[in-house]
Amino acid sequence: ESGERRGKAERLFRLMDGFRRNDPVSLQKDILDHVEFTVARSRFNFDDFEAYQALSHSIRDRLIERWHDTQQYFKRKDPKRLYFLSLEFLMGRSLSNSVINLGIRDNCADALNQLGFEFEVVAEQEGDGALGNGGLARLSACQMDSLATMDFPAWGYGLRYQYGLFRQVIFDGFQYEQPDYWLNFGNPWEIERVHVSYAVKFYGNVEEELLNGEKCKVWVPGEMVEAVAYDNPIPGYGTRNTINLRLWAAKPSDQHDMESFNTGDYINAVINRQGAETISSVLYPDDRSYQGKELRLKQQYFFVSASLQDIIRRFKDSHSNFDEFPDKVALQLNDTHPSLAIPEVMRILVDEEHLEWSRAWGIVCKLFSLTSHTVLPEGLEKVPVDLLGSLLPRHLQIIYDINFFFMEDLKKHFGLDYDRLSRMSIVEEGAVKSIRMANLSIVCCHTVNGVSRVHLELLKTRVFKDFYELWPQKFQFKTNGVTQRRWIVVSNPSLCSLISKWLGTEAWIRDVDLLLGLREHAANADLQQEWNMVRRVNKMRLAEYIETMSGIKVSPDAMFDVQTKRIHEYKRQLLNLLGIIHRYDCIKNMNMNERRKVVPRVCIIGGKAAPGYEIAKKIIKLCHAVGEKINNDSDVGDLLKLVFIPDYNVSVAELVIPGSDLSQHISTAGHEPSGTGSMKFLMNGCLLLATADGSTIEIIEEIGEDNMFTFGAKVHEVPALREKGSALTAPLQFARVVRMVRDGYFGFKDYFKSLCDALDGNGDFYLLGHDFGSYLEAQAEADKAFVDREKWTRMSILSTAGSGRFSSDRTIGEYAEKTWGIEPCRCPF
Ligand code: KOT
Repeated sequence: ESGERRGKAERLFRLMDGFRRNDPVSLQKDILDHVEFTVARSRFNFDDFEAYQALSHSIRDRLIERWHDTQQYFKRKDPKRLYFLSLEFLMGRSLSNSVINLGIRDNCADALNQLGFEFEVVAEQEGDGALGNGGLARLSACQMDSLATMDFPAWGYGLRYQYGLFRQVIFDGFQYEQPDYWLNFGNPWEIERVHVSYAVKFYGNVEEELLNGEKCKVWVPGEMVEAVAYDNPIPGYGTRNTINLRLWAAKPSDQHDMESFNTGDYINAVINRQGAETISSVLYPDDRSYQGKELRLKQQYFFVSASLQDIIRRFKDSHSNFDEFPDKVALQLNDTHPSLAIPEVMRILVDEEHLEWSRAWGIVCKLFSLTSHTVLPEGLEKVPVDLLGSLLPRHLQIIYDINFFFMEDLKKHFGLDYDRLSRMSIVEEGAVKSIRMANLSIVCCHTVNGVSRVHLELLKTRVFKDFYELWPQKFQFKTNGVTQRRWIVVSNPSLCSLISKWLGTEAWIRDVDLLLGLREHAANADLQQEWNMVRRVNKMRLAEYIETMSGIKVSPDAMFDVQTKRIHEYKRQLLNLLGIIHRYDCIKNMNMNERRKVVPRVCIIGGKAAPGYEIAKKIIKLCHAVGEKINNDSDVGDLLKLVFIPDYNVSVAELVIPGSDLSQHISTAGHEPSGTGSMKFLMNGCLLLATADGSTIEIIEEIGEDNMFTFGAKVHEVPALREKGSALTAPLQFARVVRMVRDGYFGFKDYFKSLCDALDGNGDFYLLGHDFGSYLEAQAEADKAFVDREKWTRMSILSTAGSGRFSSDRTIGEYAEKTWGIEPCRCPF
């Protein structure tokens, strides 16, 4: 009967020639329709925000249509699918990205125009989707775009936080955090699936039951929470394929606590139900430090359990033998945050599907792959056994069992080397007995990927050394990449047109290696002139933004020198600030003649500090204190400005990056696993000033040392330098600028004391003193290059030309072939 119904629908559909048409008139009609019936405003009277809502709903309709077609096609073809599990996705805005990927941006702009609206203004009404902290989360978003564009049968799974990453407000130079209640104005980009929901269990205990004469374990939970699916369609570019990002929201379950209803305390029973929703209420804002909080663990299991129930239900729709599971499913763990998926799959296979342990284990070992985004042992998640055992009693047992078999294997392999056994054990004994999530993941994953070549080296020789010796073939790297759709086409449309004009094709938007074709034109005077014009307009736009945000007027003739990223000691925003103080000090001591030779600079810093990260917060305050002094010094004028851009996020990045001349990626070598901001700047023709760390090492190889400014200690030199202490190697100027801060030249003497103390002699862990000299030299090189306009422009064009290797399309292609074993599955138009 349903087949017959579908046949009728298909015939009707052909008559209608598609549900939604994309010519400007049809778009306009849809927009007005949504103004009237969705937004419920009069079609004769609506504002920019309402226009945004109506246009978004019109686009949403088109996304849904493609989503259906794609998913039905996947279902019919039944290819192996990838499920990308991540606790964080930093999507930013969706409107511009969607209309560009659908290929209807210009038609939308026309449609709006005739209604008296401007596309850019309307698009700016949208707030950011900020369900993530930084690099790791934005990487997930870029990778989703590439998965869709490259037609891979993939889905993302995550959590639908009600509060995304906090909003940063600056008051008196200090950071304050405000809640990001991003769903306040509705979210047209998600589809609520009230019927796609699963019960997730917590607490309780494990009982033994007899089934067909065999003992088996049954987990009797103490609490149940319902997970409801919210689907976020992800359209590919130049394809009909539209994949899905399914985010889970927590809702009270009807089975939650029938008990308390039965006792007659109706009002309190209802109020208690609301507690369930806290699980998906807020994103943890610390990137890196692991804190062992129960709510965080609950979030992890909640999203893992719901996702796996969903994945297994889909598998069972058309398969009955679990041995085929790894032929149809690849599960990707974005760092160890979703690693509870491992014991969860074991639990389902053994306790619910009644597979033998060893058979289940064989299946699990073919399913999972891990990407690590850490270098430091402190960054590794360790869950206290007490916490895990109370929240997920059966999972703890399973982890112990996995560890038991692993330890037995190790003994066979290495003999009774107890040091090694205890280092490699999944269970850490000690004051707080804990589960090492990284060890659990490495034992169970068939592949562990690093995010750059040097990062893999560090994993192999440091944190995961023992595991590398045991399983060298498991360890690989896939250098990160970013999507050129978001970071050129959406954020820098005029550069996009210019590139297409000179390459004679738009094909680079899907085939990014074509950017190399710009190399042969790098010295062409016409291209150079047009290039500079585009960049100039972007700088003027940024200058305007700076003035509205901070009241500081900056000249687009100056070099815009930018460092935007999360604030961390290892990223060394402090090194940048000390360099700025040094520049200021030099200018102050110059005579008129010398001042005329100074290259004017606008130094721009932006980024959030984790709320509990004191030192990072002091660095933000120092930036404001130094800026206050410099920007109001009439001696200095336009030669030097320092501005802090508040609340740096994806949409602010889209404005800042195209308007920058120079960007800084200056982490202490061996600390930045990859770094992806650098790639976005590179694509936009911004020159890099960088240490040889993470991905910049590979960027140097790709574009050549003479097309960027490099400095600083190398990865292999760092341990010895640390040992020696930088008291001897730090130049005199370093001591001088630190002294200025220490002596209260910028005020807040007591408050900044600890920042200065950390830089003294042997305490300078991040080697600011050691690198300061070569940092200043690299900065001087940049000044010199900037006044040679021809040279600078050539370097800028060569940066864009060489950025193709850092596209997430390349990264995803490598993952698909080498790690996931999936192939494109392209839905016909
Ligand atoms: C957060 C918590 C635990 C472990 C790692 C992280 C983490 C790492 N968060 N963001 N990162 C960054 O990830 C990016 C994508 O791989 C890298 O480019 C960057 O270097 C990491 O710092």
